[in-house]
Amino acid sequence: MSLLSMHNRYLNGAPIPSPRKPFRSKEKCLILMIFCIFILVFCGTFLYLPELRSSSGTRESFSKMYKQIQDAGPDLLIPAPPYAEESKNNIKSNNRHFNYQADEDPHLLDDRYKLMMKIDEEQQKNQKVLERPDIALKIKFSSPKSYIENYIESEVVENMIKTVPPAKSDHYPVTVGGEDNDESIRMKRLKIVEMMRHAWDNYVKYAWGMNELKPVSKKAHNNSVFGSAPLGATIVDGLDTLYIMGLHDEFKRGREWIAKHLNFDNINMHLSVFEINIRFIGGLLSCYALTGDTLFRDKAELIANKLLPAFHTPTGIPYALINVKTGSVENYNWASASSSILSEFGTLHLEFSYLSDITNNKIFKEKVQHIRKVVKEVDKPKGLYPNYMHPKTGNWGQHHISLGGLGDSFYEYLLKSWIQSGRVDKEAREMFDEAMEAVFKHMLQESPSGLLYISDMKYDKLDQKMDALACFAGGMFGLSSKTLQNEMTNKYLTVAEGIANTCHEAYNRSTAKLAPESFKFTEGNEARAIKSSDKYYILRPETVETYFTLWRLTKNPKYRKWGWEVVEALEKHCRAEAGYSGIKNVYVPNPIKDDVQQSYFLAEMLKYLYLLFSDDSLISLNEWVFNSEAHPLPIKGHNPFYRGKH
Ligand code: DMJ
Repeated sequence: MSLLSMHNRYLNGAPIPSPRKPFRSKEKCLILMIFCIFILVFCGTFLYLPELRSSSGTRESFSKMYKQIQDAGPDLLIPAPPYAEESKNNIKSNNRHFNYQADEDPHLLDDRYKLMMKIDEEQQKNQKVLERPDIALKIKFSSPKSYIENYIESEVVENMIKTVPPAKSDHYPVTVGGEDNDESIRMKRLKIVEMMRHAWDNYVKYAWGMNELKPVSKKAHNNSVFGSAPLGATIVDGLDTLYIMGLHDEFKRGREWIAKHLNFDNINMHLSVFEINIRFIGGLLSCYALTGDTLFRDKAELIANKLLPAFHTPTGIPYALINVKTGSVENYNWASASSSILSEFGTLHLEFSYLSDITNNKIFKEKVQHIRKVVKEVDKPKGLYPNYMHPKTGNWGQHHISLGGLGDSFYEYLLKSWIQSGRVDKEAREMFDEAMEAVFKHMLQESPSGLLYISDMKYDKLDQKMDALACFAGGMFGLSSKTLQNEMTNKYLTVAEGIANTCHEAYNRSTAKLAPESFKFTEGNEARAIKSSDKYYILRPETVETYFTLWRLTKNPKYRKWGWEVVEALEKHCRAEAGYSGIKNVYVPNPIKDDVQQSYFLAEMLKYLYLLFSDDSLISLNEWVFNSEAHPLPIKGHNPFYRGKH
């Protein structure tokens, strides 16, 4: 029953209010009570709010409060931006300085990103519903102090941190910051940071110190290439991405773990020489170059020393696997004639050369120079390099040739060794050009509908397929085209863009908009997997690597567009409650997740995406060369962060 009862009347079946009658005593009582409560709340505000209790008087307090509301401005509507000007966590990079709210909830970042995208969308449609708030998205650069100087000042550091300063220069590389001028691109980049935090924070929460995370079952993944040994693969692999993204607190946490726990002393199991090199040694060397912190250099050297027994073979070609505790070595039993694998022993050169230069320990460079000599001198069928070579005899195994799995990064490292040496290592570039001439002659194909691809070859027979892994080649050919003028320059660029297009088709022709592990080029079935065992997607980054490299080299906006399509597909199909997962079939609308967050997702995918939506100055291709796991290494003579003993 209503307290203020009325005699209801109805018009056409609907109630209409009665004319007002004078208050009765019950009603008067109620009005008095409400009035008293109002007075109480008003006085309480004056007595208990600290701002209004200040000694400086009520008028001043009011104006202070008004000022604070004014300052809060857009934050009343939208949470503070991550790069807010006066945030409490200051990040200082080598010669630059910016502020970042490292403890900001990633969901807020995501919400803000969604709101900004909505505003953009409305503005594009000319439906100006919401004003874009003028929030500070620009990073402020100022202090010339080094990152590590700041690190020492701001932390209680138990062990002294030693740093090697960069060479004297009038220009220092941009390693943090580097925002694009276009605000919508900056928003996209913020989204990538949010993805990194989703991947990293959940790894910290559910699998810290272990190798990888199972993002669906929320526990450690123990069946990775590193097995169950607690080697912190995700920490070491993801650390330079955290640094470049300016995730300062997360970086420090990873650094502390490495300082205290990363050693291979009691690992009584066989580890892959190649994987340890590209992910661990490469990751540590990159962090050393970026920061000058000798911890990273020394750990890299320690680990590389543990791999050396694998090179004690009659040819100097290392075995694929080593037990770092016992020193026992072996090859994969599935490899042809138990050979070593080209893409593995051929993907050591960048890290081992750099390690020798910064430690003054020649041994590492000697090992890879020796491998170079062996593969240079051996007879090559049709000028091509087969995927297998036996470490005892130096003979090739089966004549299978590929720019995908088992071959890929051997070619990448020929080109990049030349780049890394400041173009001094001419032998590497010559070997690269010769090998690619043979590849173009024998393996470059065009599908019936005109898609360019590089098929695999088994003896003289072409296998009309391409691995998702081979999609890195678009970036590699782009780099080879733009770094040297020779008779192959134009061809390199055509092939680079053709491969990028074909790989984009492989993504686009799937239901999930993610490429299968391997795809065919047969009539009516181009750039699609046929066998169900090829239909999975395990967060492979190679296509995005190509988009990033070609964006930097050609400035064609389609590469950013295609990169963003990958972000959308990842969010739709791979994002799990606690991280990112691969999927088992790219051709179904609701694919099942494989429950593995690969460490290279943080090392490669998110770094390349972040850089794709950054200014070219950030990790410039004139100063850095990426190892096969996307860890940037400095170019000798062109980058003062080389920090080597020249
Ligand atoms: C990475 O670990 C490296 O890029 C490697 O060279 C091959 N590909 C995987 C990711 O797909």
